[in-house]
Amino acid sequence: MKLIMSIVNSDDAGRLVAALTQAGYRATTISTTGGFLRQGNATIFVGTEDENVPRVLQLIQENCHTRTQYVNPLPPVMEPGEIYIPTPVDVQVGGATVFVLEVSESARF
Ligand code: 2BA
Ligand code: 2BA
Repeated sequence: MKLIMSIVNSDDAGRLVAALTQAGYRATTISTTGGFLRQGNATIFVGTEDENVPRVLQLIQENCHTRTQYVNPLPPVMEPGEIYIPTPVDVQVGGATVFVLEVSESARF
């Protein structure tokens, strides 16, 4: 058995969970925050048998889209009198960042 942990854009999470449950998979969503942009995203956990992993990954790929976001980089360390003019840079935000973990045991009581 595997636990598929998928970090996705909050805007894609609802559609992805609907697609997963419609296809018969079980899922849990938690609200998370990315360390770099410090913006909300969603982490979706799917526990499933090994043979289902490719299908789940396909559903994740089909339902999550890459976006470009403009962010102001953190200011550098400055000497007194120096001026820093921030220039926004564009950052490509996935799609989905997916980790597939081995499950040693699972139970429902
Ligand atoms: P954030 O940490 O807010 O990162 C948003 C996007 O900023 C990333 O998109 C990446 O393009 C860029 N980025 C992040 N850290 C960076 C760094 N140290 N230097 C330069 N650019 C950086 P994605 O890679 O698609 O990641 C989207 C979200 O997925 C991340 O949000 C984070 O919450 C999560 N994530 C991605 N990789 C991860 C990892 N290896 N471990 C844990 N969480 C991860
Ligand atoms: P929910 O997804 O809200 O599911 C509530 C209950 O609805 C489930 O109880 C199950 O009886 C049923 N159910 C859920 N998805 C279904 C599906 N695709 N087809 C048919 N019936 C479905 P539990 O199995 O006791 O699960 C309680 C909660 O534990 C779930 O809430 C979910 O958040 C989490 N969960 C359970 N199995 C999971 C798994 N394999 N991966 C990730 N999260 C899981």
